[in-house]
Amino acid sequence: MNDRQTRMRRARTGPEQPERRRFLRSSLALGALPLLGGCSISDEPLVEKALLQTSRFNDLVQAWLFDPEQLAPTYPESMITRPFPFNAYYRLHEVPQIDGERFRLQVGGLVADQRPWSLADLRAMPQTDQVTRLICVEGWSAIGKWGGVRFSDFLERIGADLEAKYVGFRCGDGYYTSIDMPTALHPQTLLALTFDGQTLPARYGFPLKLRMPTKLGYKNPKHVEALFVTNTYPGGYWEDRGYNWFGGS
Ligand SMILES: Nc1nc2c(c(=O)[nH]1)N[C@H]1C(S)=C(S)[C@@H](COP(=O)(O)O)O[C@H]1N2
Ligand SMILES: [Mo]
Repeated sequence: MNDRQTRMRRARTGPEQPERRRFLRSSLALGALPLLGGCSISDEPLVEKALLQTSRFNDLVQAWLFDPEQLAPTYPESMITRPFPFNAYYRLHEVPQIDGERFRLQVGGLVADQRPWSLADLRAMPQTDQVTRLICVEGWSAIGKWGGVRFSDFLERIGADLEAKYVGFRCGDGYYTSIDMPTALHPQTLLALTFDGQTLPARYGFPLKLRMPTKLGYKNPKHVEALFVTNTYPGGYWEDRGYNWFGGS
C-alpha cells in the first residue's frame, strides 16, 4: 500500500493522534485561504464572515478529532492551585448571590422529564470528584477539584435525547453557552456542586457549574439555572463575540 492509501485508510478507520494533528493543521490552512482570497483587508464584513466560516469549519474538525473515551489529565490534590483564580465578564464584587434554598434547576428542550431540580435532589444523585486543570484563553491555567453528578448520568435520568446535537446553558449572571452532545456525555463532564470538597463558593459558580476538563474555561458555565437539549445551534456569550464555539483544549 502506498502512503496515500495508508492515509486514506487511516482517515476512515480513525487515525492515531499525530496523523490527526497534521490533518488539523493542513485543513485549517486550506479552510482559511480560499475564503480570504479576493477580498481586501479593508473589506471588514467580508473578512469577518470568512473568519467566522473558518471558525465554524474548525468546530467540525474539532468535533471529528474529539475522542469520547480519551481522558483529560488528572492531578494529585497537592497540586491544587491556591488561591484558585476567579474569572468572569465582570468583577468579583458583582458575582451573583443565589439563594440555594429557593434554587431550582430548570430542564427543557428534548427532555422527557422536565421536572425542575432542587439542590437536595442533585445531592441525592451519585457523586464523584476529580482534580483537573482549567485553562482560560486569557493566558492562565489552574488546577482545582470539582465534585458533583456525572453529567451523562443526569442526562440519562431526565430522559434527554442523547442523539440531539447540543446542550445549552443559561446562567444566573446572564452568561450562556452550549456544548456538543459527545462532550456532554464524556465521563469527566460533571454537573459540579462542590469545589475543593466544599459547597461551590459563589465566585466559582454557586450553586452549579458545568465542569469539563476537555474544554476551555469559557465553555464551563457557572451559576447554571437552566439547561436545554436542542438541535438548533444555541451559541454562547463569548462565542457570539467571536470565540470559537467548540472550544476544546
Ligand atoms: N456564568 C458564568 N460562567 C462563566 C463565566 C462567566 O463570566 N459567567 N466566565 C467563564 C470563563 S471565561 C472562565 S475562565 C471560567 C472561570 O472560572 P473560575 O472563576 O471558577 O476560575 O468561568 C467561565 N464560566
Ligand atoms: Mo476564560
